[in-house]
Amino acid sequence: MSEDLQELFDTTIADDQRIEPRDWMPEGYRKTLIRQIAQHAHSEIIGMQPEGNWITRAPSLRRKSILLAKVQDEAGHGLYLYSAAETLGADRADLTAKLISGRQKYSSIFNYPTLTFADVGVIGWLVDGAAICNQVPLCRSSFGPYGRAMIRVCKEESFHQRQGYELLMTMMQGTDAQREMVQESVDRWWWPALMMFGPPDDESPNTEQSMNWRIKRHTNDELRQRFVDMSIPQAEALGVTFPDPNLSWNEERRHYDFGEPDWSEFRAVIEGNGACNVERITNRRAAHENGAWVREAATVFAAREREGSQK
Ligand code: FAQ
Repeated sequence: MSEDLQELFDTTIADDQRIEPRDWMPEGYRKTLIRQIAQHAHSEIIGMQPEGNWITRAPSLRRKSILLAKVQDEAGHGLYLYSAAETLGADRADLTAKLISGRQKYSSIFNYPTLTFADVGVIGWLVDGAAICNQVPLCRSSFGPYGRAMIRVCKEESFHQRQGYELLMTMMQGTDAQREMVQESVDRWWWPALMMFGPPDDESPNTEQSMNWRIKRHTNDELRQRFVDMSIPQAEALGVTFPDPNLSWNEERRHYDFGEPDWSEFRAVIEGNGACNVERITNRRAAHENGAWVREAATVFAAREREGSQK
Protein backbone atom coordinates (compact mmCIF):
# COMPACT_ATOMS: atom_id res chain seq x y z
CA MET A 1 0.00 0.00 0.00
CA SER A 2 2.61 2.55 1.08
CA GLU A 3 4.76 1.64 -1.94
CA ASP A 4 1.82 2.51 -4.20
CA LEU A 5 1.42 5.83 -2.42
CA GLN A 6 5.12 6.60 -2.74
CA GLU A 7 4.95 5.76 -6.45
CA LEU A 8 1.95 8.00 -6.95
CA PHE A 9 3.79 10.83 -5.15
CA ASP A 10 6.95 10.30 -7.25
CA THR A 11 4.94 10.26 -10.50
CA THR A 12 3.06 13.41 -9.52
CA ILE A 13 6.38 15.20 -8.90
CA ALA A 14 7.98 13.81 -12.08
CA ASP A 15 4.96 14.95 -14.14
CA ASP A 16 5.23 18.45 -12.67
CA GLN A 17 1.82 18.17 -11.09
CA ARG A 18 0.95 19.57 -7.69
CA ILE A 19 0.85 17.82 -4.34
CA GLU A 20 -2.23 18.98 -2.41
CA PRO A 21 -2.79 18.91 1.39
CA ARG A 22 -4.93 15.76 1.43
CA ASP A 23 -2.51 13.77 -0.78
CA TRP A 24 -0.14 11.28 0.77
CA MET A 25 3.39 12.71 1.07
CA PRO A 26 6.65 11.45 2.62
CA GLU A 27 7.23 12.74 6.15
CA GLY A 28 10.51 14.38 5.04
CA TYR A 29 8.66 16.35 2.34
CA ARG A 30 6.11 17.59 4.90
CA LYS A 31 8.83 18.51 7.42
CA THR A 32 10.95 20.35 4.84
CA LEU A 33 7.96 22.35 3.65
CA ILE A 34 6.89 23.27 7.18
CA ARG A 35 10.47 24.40 7.93
CA GLN A 36 10.78 26.50 4.77
CA ILE A 37 7.25 27.96 4.80
CA ALA A 38 7.44 28.78 8.54
CA GLN A 39 10.83 30.45 8.08
CA HIS A 40 9.39 32.38 5.16
CA ALA A 41 6.28 33.45 7.16
CA HIS A 42 8.40 34.50 10.15
CA SER A 43 10.60 36.57 7.79
CA GLU A 44 7.59 38.47 6.47
CA ILE A 45 6.38 39.26 10.00
CA ILE A 46 9.80 40.13 11.47
CA GLY A 47 10.51 41.99 8.21
CA MET A 48 7.88 44.57 9.20
CA GLN A 49 10.17 45.92 11.92
CA PRO A 50 13.13 47.45 10.04
CA GLU A 51 10.93 49.58 7.79
CA GLY A 52 8.26 50.09 10.46
CA ASN A 53 11.01 51.98 12.26
CA TRP A 54 10.61 54.82 9.71
CA ILE A 55 6.83 55.17 9.55
CA THR A 56 6.72 57.95 12.14
CA ARG A 57 9.67 59.75 10.54
CA ALA A 58 8.85 59.48 6.82
CA PRO A 59 9.60 62.85 5.19
CA SER A 60 6.13 63.45 3.70
CA LEU A 61 2.54 62.24 4.01
CA ARG A 62 2.90 60.52 0.62
CA ARG A 63 5.99 58.56 1.70
CA LYS A 64 4.36 57.73 5.03
CA SER A 65 1.22 56.28 3.45
CA ILE A 66 3.25 54.28 0.89
CA LEU A 67 5.43 52.84 3.66
CA LEU A 68 2.43 52.05 5.86
CA ALA A 69 0.78 50.16 3.00
CA LYS A 70 3.98 48.21 2.25
CA VAL A 71 4.46 47.16 5.86
CA GLN A 72 0.81 46.06 6.00
CA ASP A 73 1.34 43.98 2.84
CA GLU A 74 4.20 42.12 4.57
CA ALA A 75 1.81 41.21 7.41
CA GLY A 76 -0.62 39.84 4.80
CA HIS A 77 2.18 37.75 3.22
CA GLY A 78 3.03 36.28 6.63
CA LEU A 79 -0.62 35.33 7.13
CA TYR A 80 -0.98 33.58 3.74
CA LEU A 81 2.18 31.65 4.50
CA TYR A 82 1.09 30.58 8.00
CA SER A 83 -2.15 29.39 6.40
CA ALA A 84 -0.16 27.36 3.85
CA ALA A 85 1.82 25.79 6.72
CA GLU A 86 -1.45 24.95 8.50
CA THR A 87 -2.58 22.89 5.49
CA LEU A 88 0.39 20.62 6.30
CA GLY A 89 -0.83 20.09 9.86
CA ALA A 90 1.34 22.74 11.51
CA ASP A 91 -0.18 24.76 14.33
CA ARG A 92 0.23 28.53 14.02
CA ALA A 93 0.56 29.10 17.78
CA ASP A 94 3.27 26.45 17.89
CA LEU A 95 5.16 28.10 14.98
CA THR A 96 5.03 31.47 16.76
CA ALA A 97 6.25 29.85 19.99
CA LYS A 98 9.17 28.32 18.06
CA LEU A 99 10.05 31.69 16.51
CA ILE A 100 10.09 33.62 19.77
CA SER A 101 12.05 30.93 21.57
CA GLY A 102 14.69 30.87 18.79
CA ARG A 103 13.88 27.32 17.61
CA GLN A 104 12.91 28.45 14.10
CA LYS A 105 14.80 30.83 11.86
CA TYR A 106 13.81 33.92 9.89
CA SER A 107 15.77 35.64 7.14
CA SER A 108 19.21 36.94 8.13
CA ILE A 109 18.52 40.24 6.33
CA PHE A 110 16.14 41.53 9.00
CA ASN A 111 18.84 41.56 11.65
CA TYR A 112 20.49 44.66 10.19
CA PRO A 113 19.48 48.15 11.40
CA THR A 114 17.74 50.81 9.28
CA LEU A 115 19.86 53.88 10.00
CA THR A 116 18.61 56.39 7.39
CA PHE A 117 15.51 56.97 5.26
CA ALA A 118 17.51 55.84 2.22
CA ASP A 119 17.39 52.36 3.80
CA VAL A 120 13.65 52.30 3.09
CA GLY A 121 14.39 52.73 -0.63
CA VAL A 122 17.30 50.29 -0.62
CA ILE A 123 15.26 47.62 1.18
CA GLY A 124 12.56 48.02 -1.48
CA TRP A 125 15.06 47.85 -4.33
CA LEU A 126 17.54 45.22 -3.13
CA VAL A 127 15.77 43.24 -0.38
CA ASP A 128 12.41 43.00 -2.15
CA GLY A 129 14.37 42.54 -5.40
CA ALA A 130 16.22 39.54 -3.94
CA ALA A 131 12.97 38.22 -2.45
CA ILE A 132 11.29 38.34 -5.91
CA CYS A 133 14.24 36.64 -7.57
CA ASN A 134 14.00 33.83 -5.01
CA GLN A 135 10.19 33.66 -4.94
CA VAL A 136 9.17 33.77 -8.62
CA PRO A 137 10.42 30.19 -9.13
CA LEU A 138 8.59 29.20 -5.91
CA CYS A 139 5.31 29.97 -7.73
CA ARG A 140 6.02 26.62 -9.45
CA SER A 141 6.81 24.85 -6.18
CA SER A 142 5.38 21.32 -6.11
CA PHE A 143 3.19 21.97 -3.04
CA GLY A 144 -0.05 23.60 -4.25
CA PRO A 145 -0.88 26.00 -1.38
CA TYR A 146 2.71 27.32 -1.23
CA GLY A 147 2.97 27.90 -4.99
CA ARG A 148 -0.42 29.63 -5.11
CA ALA A 149 0.40 31.88 -2.12
CA MET A 150 3.59 32.92 -3.90
CA ILE A 151 1.74 34.27 -6.95
CA ARG A 152 0.02 37.05 -5.03
CA VAL A 153 3.07 37.64 -2.81
CA CYS A 154 5.27 38.13 -5.88
CA LYS A 155 2.85 40.62 -7.46
CA GLU A 156 2.92 42.71 -4.30
CA GLU A 157 6.70 42.36 -3.89
CA SER A 158 7.18 43.68 -7.45
CA PHE A 159 5.24 46.77 -6.50
CA HIS A 160 7.39 47.14 -3.37
CA GLN A 161 10.54 46.87 -5.42
CA ARG A 162 9.38 49.58 -7.82
CA GLN A 163 8.46 51.94 -4.97
CA GLY A 164 11.95 51.49 -3.45
CA TYR A 165 13.62 52.20 -6.77
CA GLU A 166 11.41 55.25 -7.38
CA LEU A 167 12.25 56.59 -3.91
CA LEU A 168 15.98 56.20 -4.63
CA MET A 169 15.63 57.82 -8.09
CA THR A 170 14.01 60.81 -6.38
CA MET A 171 16.81 61.03 -3.81
CA MET A 172 19.47 60.74 -6.52
CA GLN A 173 17.96 63.79 -8.24
CA GLY A 174 18.23 65.76 -4.98
CA THR A 175 21.23 67.19 -3.14
CA ASP A 176 24.78 65.81 -2.81
CA ALA A 177 23.95 64.85 0.78
CA GLN A 178 20.96 62.80 -0.43
CA ARG A 179 23.08 61.06 -3.09
CA GLU A 180 25.70 60.25 -0.46
CA MET A 181 22.98 58.88 1.82
CA VAL A 182 21.81 56.52 -0.93
CA GLN A 183 25.34 55.29 -1.71
CA GLU A 184 26.12 54.75 1.97
CA SER A 185 22.94 52.70 2.35
CA VAL A 186 23.70 50.59 -0.76
CA ASP A 187 27.18 49.92 0.68
CA ARG A 188 25.65 48.52 3.88
CA TRP A 189 22.91 46.40 2.28
CA TRP A 190 24.61 44.85 -0.76
CA TRP A 191 26.39 41.95 0.96
CA PRO A 192 23.54 41.11 3.35
CA ALA A 193 21.18 41.05 0.30
CA LEU A 194 23.42 38.45 -1.39
CA MET A 195 23.30 36.35 1.80
CA MET A 196 19.49 36.17 1.60
CA PHE A 197 19.87 33.40 -1.01
CA GLY A 198 21.37 31.09 1.62
CA PRO A 199 24.77 29.42 1.96
CA PRO A 200 26.82 28.42 -1.10
CA ASP A 201 25.54 25.25 -2.79
CA ASP A 202 28.32 23.05 -1.44
CA GLU A 203 27.36 24.09 2.11
CA SER A 204 23.59 23.91 1.65
CA PRO A 205 22.33 20.69 3.28
CA ASN A 206 18.75 21.00 1.97
CA THR A 207 19.11 22.07 -1.66
CA GLU A 208 19.60 18.71 -3.37
CA GLN A 209 16.60 17.00 -1.77
CA SER A 210 14.41 20.11 -2.12
CA MET A 211 15.28 20.31 -5.84
CA ASN A 212 14.44 16.60 -6.27
CA TRP A 213 11.08 17.23 -4.64
CA ARG A 214 10.67 20.37 -6.80
CA ILE A 215 10.05 22.50 -3.74
CA LYS A 216 13.03 24.57 -4.89
CA ARG A 217 13.55 25.06 -8.62
CA HIS A 218 17.04 26.57 -8.57
CA THR A 219 20.03 26.34 -6.26
CA ASN A 220 21.05 29.16 -3.91
CA ASP A 221 24.08 30.06 -6.08
CA GLU A 222 22.06 30.10 -9.31
CA LEU A 223 19.60 32.59 -7.87
CA ARG A 224 22.35 34.70 -6.30
CA GLN A 225 24.00 34.97 -9.75
CA ARG A 226 20.68 35.92 -11.35
CA PHE A 227 20.23 38.67 -8.75
CA VAL A 228 23.74 40.09 -9.32
CA ASP A 229 23.20 40.09 -13.10
CA MET A 230 19.88 41.93 -12.87
CA SER A 231 21.04 44.45 -10.22
CA ILE A 232 24.09 45.84 -12.00
CA PRO A 233 22.26 47.63 -14.84
CA GLN A 234 19.77 48.94 -12.29
CA ALA A 235 22.65 50.37 -10.19
CA GLU A 236 24.12 52.00 -13.30
CA ALA A 237 20.79 53.61 -14.17
CA LEU A 238 20.52 54.88 -10.61
CA GLY A 239 24.10 56.17 -10.47
CA VAL A 240 25.38 54.08 -7.54
CA THR A 241 28.08 51.43 -7.22
CA PHE A 242 28.27 48.17 -5.28
CA PRO A 243 31.06 47.72 -2.70
CA ASP A 244 32.73 44.80 -4.50
CA PRO A 245 36.07 45.32 -6.33
CA ASN A 246 35.68 41.90 -8.00
CA LEU A 247 32.50 42.76 -9.91
CA SER A 248 33.17 42.43 -13.64
CA TRP A 249 31.45 41.12 -16.74
CA ASN A 250 32.70 37.67 -17.76
CA GLU A 251 32.17 37.35 -21.52
CA GLU A 252 32.83 33.62 -21.51
CA ARG A 253 30.24 32.82 -18.84
CA ARG A 254 27.97 35.67 -19.97
CA HIS A 255 27.45 36.55 -16.32
CA TYR A 256 29.03 38.98 -13.88
CA ASP A 257 31.82 37.66 -11.66
CA PHE A 258 31.53 38.83 -8.09
CA GLY A 259 33.30 38.49 -4.74
CA GLU A 260 32.54 36.09 -1.91
CA PRO A 261 30.18 37.29 0.83
CA ASP A 262 31.54 37.01 4.37
CA TRP A 263 30.02 33.65 5.31
CA SER A 264 31.25 33.90 8.89
CA GLU A 265 29.07 36.99 9.29
CA PHE A 266 26.13 35.07 7.78
CA ARG A 267 26.59 32.18 10.23
CA ALA A 268 26.86 34.58 13.19
CA VAL A 269 23.63 36.33 12.16
CA ILE A 270 21.58 33.13 11.76
CA GLU A 271 22.93 31.85 15.08
CA GLY A 272 21.40 34.91 16.76
CA ASN A 273 24.42 37.21 16.97
CA GLY A 274 23.57 39.88 14.38
CA ALA A 275 23.18 43.57 15.25
CA CYS A 276 19.41 43.41 15.82
CA ASN A 277 18.49 39.76 16.58
CA VAL A 278 17.70 40.42 20.24
CA GLU A 279 15.67 43.55 19.48
CA ARG A 280 13.64 41.84 16.73
CA ILE A 281 12.68 38.87 18.89
CA THR A 282 12.03 41.02 21.98
CA ASN A 283 9.61 43.16 19.94
CA ARG A 284 7.92 40.10 18.43
CA ARG A 285 7.53 38.48 21.85
CA ALA A 286 6.07 41.70 23.35
CA ALA A 287 3.60 42.04 20.43
CA HIS A 288 2.53 38.43 20.96
CA GLU A 289 2.07 38.84 24.71
CA ASN A 290 0.29 42.20 24.37
CA GLY A 291 -2.05 40.62 21.81
CA ALA A 292 -3.12 37.77 24.12
CA TRP A 293 -6.37 39.52 25.11
CA VAL A 294 -7.33 39.96 21.44
CA ARG A 295 -6.86 36.24 20.77
CA GLU A 296 -8.86 35.36 23.91
CA ALA A 297 -11.69 37.74 23.00
CA ALA A 298 -11.79 36.46 19.39
CA THR A 299 -11.95 32.85 20.61
CA VAL A 300 -14.82 33.60 23.02
CA PHE A 301 -16.63 35.57 20.33
CA ALA A 302 -16.26 32.74 17.79
CA ALA A 303 -17.56 30.21 20.34
CA ARG A 304 -20.62 32.41 21.07
CA GLU A 305 -21.30 32.81 17.35
CA ARG A 306 -21.16 29.04 16.92
CA GLU A 307 -23.53 28.53 19.85
CA GLY A 308 -25.88 31.17 18.46
CA SER A 309 -25.96 29.58 15.01
CA GLN A 310 -26.82 26.18 16.57
CA LYS A 311 -29.90 27.53 18.40
N1 FAQ B 1 18.57 33.54 6.65
O1 FAQ B 1 20.17 24.19 3.12
P1 FAQ B 1 19.84 25.65 3.01
C1 FAQ B 1 10.89 38.47 2.64
C2 FAQ B 1 18.97 28.45 6.75
S1 FAQ B 1 12.03 37.53 1.80
C3 FAQ B 1 18.30 32.69 7.66
O2 FAQ B 1 20.35 26.36 1.82
P2 FAQ B 1 17.08 25.94 2.11
C4 FAQ B 1 10.18 39.58 1.90
C5 FAQ B 1 18.02 27.41 6.16
O3 FAQ B 1 16.68 27.67 6.55
C6 FAQ B 1 12.97 36.56 2.96
N2 FAQ B 1 18.43 31.34 7.54
O4 FAQ B 1 18.26 25.85 3.19
C7 FAQ B 1 10.28 40.89 2.59
C8 FAQ B 1 18.54 26.14 6.73
O5 FAQ B 1 18.04 26.06 8.07
P3 FAQ B 1 17.98 24.71 8.96
C9 FAQ B 1 12.41 35.22 3.25
C10 FAQ B 1 18.83 30.88 6.33
O6 FAQ B 1 15.82 26.07 2.86
C11 FAQ B 1 11.00 41.90 2.01
C12 FAQ B 1 20.05 26.39 6.76
O7 FAQ B 1 20.22 27.80 6.76
N3 FAQ B 1 12.31 34.41 2.08
O8 FAQ B 1 10.72 38.16 3.77
C13 FAQ B 1 19.10 31.73 5.25
O9 FAQ B 1 17.19 24.84 1.12
C14 FAQ B 1 11.13 43.15 2.62
C15 FAQ B 1 20.75 25.77 5.58
O10 FAQ B 1 20.38 26.42 4.31
C16 FAQ B 1 12.22 33.05 2.15
O11 FAQ B 1 12.23 32.47 3.23
C17 FAQ B 1 18.96 33.11 5.43
N4 FAQ B 1 19.19 34.00 4.46
O12 FAQ B 1 17.37 27.31 1.31
C18 FAQ B 1 9.65 41.14 3.81
C19 FAQ B 1 12.09 32.34 0.84
N5 FAQ B 1 19.48 30.96 4.20
O13 FAQ B 1 17.67 23.58 8.04
C20 FAQ B 1 9.78 42.41 4.43
C21 FAQ B 1 11.79 30.87 0.98
C22 FAQ B 1 19.46 29.68 4.62
O14 FAQ B 1 19.35 24.63 9.55
C23 FAQ B 1 10.53 43.41 3.81
N6 FAQ B 1 12.92 30.13 1.40
N7 FAQ B 1 19.07 29.64 5.90
O15 FAQ B 1 16.93 25.01 9.98
C24 FAQ B 1 13.87 29.63 0.57
O16 FAQ B 1 13.83 29.83 -0.64
C25 FAQ B 1 14.95 28.78 1.16
O17 FAQ B 1 14.52 28.35 2.44
C26 FAQ B 1 16.35 29.49 1.27
C27 FAQ B 1 17.32 28.55 1.97
C28 FAQ B 1 16.87 29.77 -0.14
C29 FAQ B 1 16.25 30.79 2.07
